[in-house]
Amino acid sequence: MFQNVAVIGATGAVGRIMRQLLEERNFPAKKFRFIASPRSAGTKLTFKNQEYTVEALTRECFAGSDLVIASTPDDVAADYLPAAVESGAKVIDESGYWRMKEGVALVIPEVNPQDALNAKGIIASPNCSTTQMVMALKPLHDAAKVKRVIVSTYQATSGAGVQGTADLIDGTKAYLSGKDYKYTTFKHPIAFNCIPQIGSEKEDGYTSEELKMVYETRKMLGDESIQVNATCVRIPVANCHSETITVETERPISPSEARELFESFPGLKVVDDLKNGKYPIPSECDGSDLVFIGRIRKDISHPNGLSFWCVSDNLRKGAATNAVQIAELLAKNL
Ligand code: A2P
Ligand code: 11C
Repeated sequence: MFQNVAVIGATGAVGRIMRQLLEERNFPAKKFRFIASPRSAGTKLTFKNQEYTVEALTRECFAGSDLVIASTPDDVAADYLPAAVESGAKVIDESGYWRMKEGVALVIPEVNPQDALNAKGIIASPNCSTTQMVMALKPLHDAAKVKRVIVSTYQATSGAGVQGTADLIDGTKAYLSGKDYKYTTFKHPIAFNCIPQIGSEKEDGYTSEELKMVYETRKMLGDESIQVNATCVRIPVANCHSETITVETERPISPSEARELFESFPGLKVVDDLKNGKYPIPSECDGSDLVFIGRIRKDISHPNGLSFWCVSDNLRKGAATNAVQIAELLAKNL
């Protein structure tokens, strides 16, 4: 059992869910601490019916903690987490900063748990849009080796943090009442709109979010030959990312075989009954820790192709749940 768990970024969109999960899942630890920026230091929050005072993040604040779970902007994770590792704590990080660094484990417990157990330093949790896709790809890859993936995402505003969803709500209210609204998180209005850019511009016309889906997928599946072409789009949905995924495998996988593979993989749930209008939708997946799959069908443009639709709560399995599952895995193996 861990003795002293520090949650960094405890006041953020993911941090709030993290607190809920640690409480719901009765995560075994003697003591919890909640840490955020100096802006929140001194504010109160309730956890397991007890009041806690939020502490400010400093390089010294990790002393005494044996598990640190962090969900902060990348630059904060870059600056502070090395001090957490040096203090001797196990460190799980949700940010994008450490994931692809040499020697950093990048882990989805259902996919590559051993990498967490072998880790010497930071254990990173993948980007939310990558996590749900890799959960779906893993059973297909094990059965028939995935060669190529074409994915388009429909990503919720909560992926951009608390302020992303505030922009959606306030921007929508302003739009409906004919008022101006100054967006703080998005470069364009998100109300009644969609934005084909998530993250910053990177090479060959791709964005940082799209390249995360390429490189993180290869790292977790342990296969540098997998080709991924991603287009990431922000849509006016508050929570749950959706994805259309088309996979080419070394041998054909029929829709019925794919369904069986998905159904027997932990953490996946198939909802697929087009005739009766049943498929995963964000409003019904919100609050679940599962990754939902529907619209499973043959890719009629390729003999070894399979297409499907995938929805998951980006704040839960896409972030907080995955990190807590990593922590539970470490706790079981202490
Ligand atoms: P705070 O709420 O005090 O700003 P989100 O992704 O929802 O924006 O949340 C980001 C989380 O990271 C919040 O808990 C936020 O704390 C925290 N954070 C942001 N900047 C810093 C910083 N410079 N030092 C410590 N924590 C930070
Ligand atoms: C989004 N996927 O929806 C992003 C948020 O690398 O963890 C998470 C970024 C990351 O905007």
